[in-house]
Amino acid sequence: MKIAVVGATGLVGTEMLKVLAERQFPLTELLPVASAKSVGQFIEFQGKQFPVVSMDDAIAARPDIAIFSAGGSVSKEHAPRFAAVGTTVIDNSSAWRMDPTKKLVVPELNANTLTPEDKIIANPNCSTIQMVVALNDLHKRYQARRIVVSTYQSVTGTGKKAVDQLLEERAGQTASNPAYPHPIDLNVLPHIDVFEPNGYTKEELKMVNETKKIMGDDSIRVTATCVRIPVVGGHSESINVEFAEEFELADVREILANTPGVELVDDPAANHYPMPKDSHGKDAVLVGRLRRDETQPKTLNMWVVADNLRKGAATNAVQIAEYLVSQQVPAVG
Ligand code: 2RA
Repeated sequence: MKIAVVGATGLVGTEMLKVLAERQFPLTELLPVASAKSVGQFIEFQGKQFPVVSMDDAIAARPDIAIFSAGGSVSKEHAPRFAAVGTTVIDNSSAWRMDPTKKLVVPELNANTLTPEDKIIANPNCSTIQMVVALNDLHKRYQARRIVVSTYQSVTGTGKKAVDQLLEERAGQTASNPAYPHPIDLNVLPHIDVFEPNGYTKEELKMVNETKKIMGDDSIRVTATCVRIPVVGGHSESINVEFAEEFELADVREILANTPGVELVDDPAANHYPMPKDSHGKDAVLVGRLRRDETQPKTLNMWVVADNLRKGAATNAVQIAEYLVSQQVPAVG
C-alpha cells in the first residue's frame, strides 16, 4: 500500500503517522504531504526518513490511499484530484461529511456500507465519533429518541496554536498568537467553531446532523452545547439519552461492556470514572457515570471521554484504511 498523509506535520497528521506505525499498517511507501514551507524536510516513520512532498507530487505518485487532515478548503480542492487518479481518500475535514454522495464512516458502526466506488470517504467530527460509538449498541437495543449532549473539549481539537495559547497563558504570559477570542486558561468558552443564525455553533450542528447520518436514523432528536475547556488532550461529554424502550441499568452495563470500541470505567465508589487524562494515547471510548435520569422514564445519563486526536480523528481514519485493506481496496498500481 502506497499511502499519502496530507497535513502530515499538523497535530492530527502527526498522530496519524503514530497510529499507522503502532498498528503496523501494511505500508510500502509513505508520502507525507505538507505546505510549501515543509516540502523537502524529512519525517521519520518506523526508523526511516521520508521526504515531505508537495500535493502535486503526491497526486502524480498515485497512492492507493490518501488520508487528509489539512482543513476543509484543502480537501475540497485536492481530494477530488486524488480520487481522479484512482486514490481512495479518507478525509478528516468537514468538507464532505454531509454530502449525500459521500459516506460518513465510524468503522464499528458502518464500514460495511463502503464499496470500491467510494473514492472520498468522510471521517466524522471528533465529538460525534465518541458519542455514536458509546450509543450505537444501546440504540440498537432500546432505540434512542432524544439526545441532549454537553461537551467539554480539549484545546488539541483546535490545533497547535490553541495548545500554545493555553501553555503561554499558564506560564503567566499573554498569548503571542491566540487561537481564541478570550483567554482559555482558567476559563471555559461556550463557543466551538462559528455561530450560525439559529444561535448554535457549527460544532453543535455537526453533532446533530452527523449523528443522524452515521446512525442512519433521521428520527433521533439531538441537541448539543459544545464547550472548550483548558485541557490538553481528551474530549469529555455529558450525554442524556431518552430511549423508546425501558432498560435495566445492569443490562446497559452489560451492553456497553461488550460494545466494540468502548471501555467501561464505572466504579464511582472507587473514584473510577472516565477522565481526559486517562484517555491519552488510547483508542477506546471510555464510558462511565451510568445512572438513570430520575426526572423522566427510559432516560439514561452517561459520561463519555475519548482521546480526540486518536479515536476522534487519527485512529478512526486509520481503521477505515484498515477496513479498505481487508476488503482489498483496488491498488492504483
Ligand atoms: C474541535 N471538533 O474540537 C473540533 C476538532 N475536529 O474543535
